[in-house]
Amino acid sequence: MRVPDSLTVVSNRQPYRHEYDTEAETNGNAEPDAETGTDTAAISVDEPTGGLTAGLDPVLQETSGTWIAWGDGDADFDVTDARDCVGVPPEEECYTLRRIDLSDDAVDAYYRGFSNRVLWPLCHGFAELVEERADDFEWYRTVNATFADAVAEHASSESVVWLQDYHFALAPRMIRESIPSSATVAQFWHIPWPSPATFEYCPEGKQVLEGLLGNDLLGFHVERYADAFLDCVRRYLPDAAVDRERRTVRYKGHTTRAVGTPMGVDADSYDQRARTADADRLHALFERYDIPQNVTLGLGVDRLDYTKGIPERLTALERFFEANPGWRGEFTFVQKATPSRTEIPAYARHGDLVRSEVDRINRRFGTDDWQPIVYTEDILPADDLCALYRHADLLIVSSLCDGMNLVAQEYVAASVDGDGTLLLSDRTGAHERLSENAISINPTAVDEFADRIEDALTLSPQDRARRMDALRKTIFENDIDAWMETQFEWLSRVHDGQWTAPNSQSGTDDAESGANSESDSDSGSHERTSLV
Ligand code: GDG
Repeated sequence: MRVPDSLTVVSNRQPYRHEYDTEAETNGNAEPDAETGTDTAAISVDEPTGGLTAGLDPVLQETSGTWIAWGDGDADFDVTDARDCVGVPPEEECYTLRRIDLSDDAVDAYYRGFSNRVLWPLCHGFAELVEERADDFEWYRTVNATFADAVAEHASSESVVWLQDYHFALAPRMIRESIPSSATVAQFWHIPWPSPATFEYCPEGKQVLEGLLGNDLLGFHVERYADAFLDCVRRYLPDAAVDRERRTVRYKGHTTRAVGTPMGVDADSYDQRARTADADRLHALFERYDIPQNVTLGLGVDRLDYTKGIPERLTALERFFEANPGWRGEFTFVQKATPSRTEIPAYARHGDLVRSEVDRINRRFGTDDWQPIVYTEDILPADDLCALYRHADLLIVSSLCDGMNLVAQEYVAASVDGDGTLLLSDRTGAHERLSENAISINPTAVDEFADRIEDALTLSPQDRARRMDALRKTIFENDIDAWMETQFEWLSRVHDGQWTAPNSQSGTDDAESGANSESDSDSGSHERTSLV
């Protein structure tokens, strides 16, 4: 992997969180540190357990880089130095974690406000759920500026700064303007990008676009999101020169490249965990949730989010049981829904709707010894989740809009017996990669959706095995390591000024030649010399 020598990662969530261990405190076991007076014995550290954070942590360890993130643990700032930095992992201290201290008001406005009441619904096409509150955007700008200042303190002329996600739409331009021009600024946007017609509802749309165009490289899961981003730039920033073929934008003398690179999962770890899930673990899990042992099992694993299409899935299941009474008592659907962003009214309403639909359907079809839907909001340990994945005969992902969707990929990686079936919404980024061997669903066409559930349950064992085998090949070939390798390859190319656009026939850098006939408003003033 071509990892940059000087890498700075910026994300909202941190890889390590320090928390006071309340048990040690109450037992009186806490030992105050001789120098600081802090009860270090009473502090425990949460380590990264999954997803991108766990994938990036070893990379940062290898490069001795810097990770800048919100310090949300109650003991976080009792272990940092005067610059809010702490060496991590705790035992080895291979790289620097720089923590950003945010007030409750800042978190409420930046995270629960502009990020999740405006950008999240908008990017998923739910313009009607956009909720504008006074001050949220100003806080969002302030928090982005705080992160940008921290980046500037750590950056060198060789730095590659890699921001994660929609919490930082304004920071790239701020960073670009405050660090050496030879450094590289890049971002991965983990959620979809909307059409220009939807983006019109973004209250601060122009500033969001201008902020993102501070990046040298802007990554999305799939190319159609990158194209939608370029369409929005063309529509709402008429001074920008957009080259759709090369996927570049030249604006105020700076060139941004937009790419689509679908993210994978740590397939080996899901595979291993699923293989080691023994009968006792499964038995205990089934007992805990009252799941009958000898039924066909369906599974859904989602954050309790209105984008995930859970009510549509429940309606399709209801139709399925209506049309197929023979499956009553024979098929149980387990829905694991993790509550998230519950302070936001749209999420609270959605949670109520899902719970009441589950109750209604269970009252309609349930008997003394069988419920069609087993519903839990518990957060399961990864080993339990993998045991469920392995045992589930089918998994349903019915998102109405989803940047990628990792659950679909985790299920495939954990299907070590090769006999599960994936039903996958055609509105997920993952569908572009898995559609050939998954059963595709349109989540809003609920009658057809119900038919697809029946199809999945009646596939021949050979067809099921063939599909799963092909899916597993895809998932293992395109795992999180492969994705990171691609990211670092793009980053290195941009950093070294050797960019070749994804679909371009030309092997030369296109920063200048890519411009369309629209003129640059400030040509050349901020362009990094190595790129032109
Ligand atoms: C965003 C984008 C994109 C859930 N419950 C438990 C648990 N989980 C884990 C899953 C999975 C993750 O949460 C959910 O990931 P998704 O990709 O499905 O969805 P988002 O949270 O919306 O993620 C999405 C992703 O970013 C990455 O770029 O794919 O499109 O929306 O990893 O396993 N894990 C455990 N217990 C639970 O109860 N251990």
